Amino acid sequence: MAANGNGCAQNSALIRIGSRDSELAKKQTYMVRDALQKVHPKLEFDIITMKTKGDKILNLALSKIGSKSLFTKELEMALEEGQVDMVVHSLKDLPTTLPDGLVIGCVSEREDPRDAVIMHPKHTTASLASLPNDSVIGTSSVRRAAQLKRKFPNLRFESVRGNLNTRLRKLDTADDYAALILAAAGVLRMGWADRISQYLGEDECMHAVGQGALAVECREEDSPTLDLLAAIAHPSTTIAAIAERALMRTLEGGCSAPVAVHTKVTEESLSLKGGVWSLDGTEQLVHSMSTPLKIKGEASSKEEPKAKVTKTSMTYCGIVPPCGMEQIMGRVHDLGKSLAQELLDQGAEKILQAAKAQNDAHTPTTNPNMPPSKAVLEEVSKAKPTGHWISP
Ligand code: DPM
Repeated sequence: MAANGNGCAQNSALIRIGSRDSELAKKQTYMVRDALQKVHPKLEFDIITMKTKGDKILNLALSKIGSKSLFTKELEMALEEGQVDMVVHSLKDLPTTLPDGLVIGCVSEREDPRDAVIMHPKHTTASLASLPNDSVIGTSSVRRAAQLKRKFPNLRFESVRGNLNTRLRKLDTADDYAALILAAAGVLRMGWADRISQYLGEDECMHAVGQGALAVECREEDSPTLDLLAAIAHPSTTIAAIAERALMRTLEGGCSAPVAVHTKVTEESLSLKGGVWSLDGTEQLVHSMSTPLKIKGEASSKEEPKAKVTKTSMTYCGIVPPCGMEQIMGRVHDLGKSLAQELLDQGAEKILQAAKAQNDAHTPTTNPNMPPSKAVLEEVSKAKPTGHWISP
C-alpha cells in the first residue's frame, strides 16, 4: 500500500503492483491483480512495469551471468523505496534468501510444474525419443540439459535466450533447433497449449524449485498489504514451495547448478523428491522423503487461510506462512532441509561443486552466487538491449 515518508504503509485505495514487462510477466501480474480485485472489489490496482538486468543481458547464458537476483533486483529496489507496494514474480526466479525487510507475502496456486517439449513445425509428431540423432534441443537450463543428456545421449543441447515470444520465433523461423524445452506453466499462461508436444515426467526431467508458482513480494512491515495477500494465498502450493526452497537453500544451488525436484501434496502428506546431476548427466543423486500433514490439533493443509496477518514473526525461505499454518510450514521446511542433508551426505556437494567449477571455467565469474564480476559487467554493457531475457 502507499508508503508515507517514513516507509510505513498507510491505508490507501490505490495499490501499485510492480512487474517485469515481458508478455508473460504481465499476464502473470494480471492474474494476481484479478484475484486480488475479486476479494477486494473496492480497491484500485495500478501495474508498474520495469526491465531487470536479466532482461537486458542477452548474450550470456543464465548460468554464466552469476547473479542470483537477475530478474528481481530492480523490482525489489522499487519495493524498498516505496515506489510499488508489491511485486509479482515467478517463484522459481526468486532467490531462496530475500533482501532484508522483504518477504513473500503469498504464493498463489501452482500451474502445471512440469517441463514441456515444443517441437519445430517439421517435427510435430515426434517425441524426444524419436528425434533423429544429433538433433539440437534449445534450453539454457543446466538442470534440463543434465537430466535429458542422461536420458537421451544422442541429442545435443544448446543455449537459447530471449523471452518466450523470441524463443518460439527462433524455433519456427530457422533450422537451428529441433525443439525447445520450456516450463509448461509459461507456455500455458501464454495460451499456447497446442504447441506442447510432450510433457516430461519425473523419470525424464524433474522440474525446478518453485516452477509454475507465482510469488508476491512485499515489505515485511507493510501489514495492510500482507493482509490483502493472505486472502489469495494457496496453502498446498505454499507447502510445496517451502519444502522445495528449503532443499535448494540447504544445497546452496542456484541457476548454475543442476538441482531438481518433484513434489506431491495431498491432504494427508507431503512427498518431496530431490536430485542433483553432473552437467553431463552421467552422475545422478536422487532421494525422496515424506511427512504427514494432518497432525491432531493442527490446521489441515486444505484449510482456507484466515485473513488478517497482524505480524510476520517468522518466514520460511522468505515465505510468510498462511495464518494458522505456522507449525505445518515449520515441518515441511524441516523436510526440505533433511532431504538436502541426505543428498549432501551421499555426495551431492562434490557433484554440485564440480558443476559450478565447470560453469565458471567458461566465464570470468568465480562464484555463481555473487554479483557479476567486472569482466562480465563489461560484456553486459556491450550487450545490445534488443529484447528481454527469458519469459516472465
Ligand atoms: C530459471 C530457469 C529458467 C528460468 C532455470 C531452470 C529456465 C531457463 C531456460 C531459474 N528461470 O528452470 O532450470 O530454459 O533457458 C523462467 C521461466 C518461467 C519462470 C521460463 C521457463 C515460467 C514458468 C514458471 C526462466 N522463469 O522455464 O521456460 O512460472 O515457473
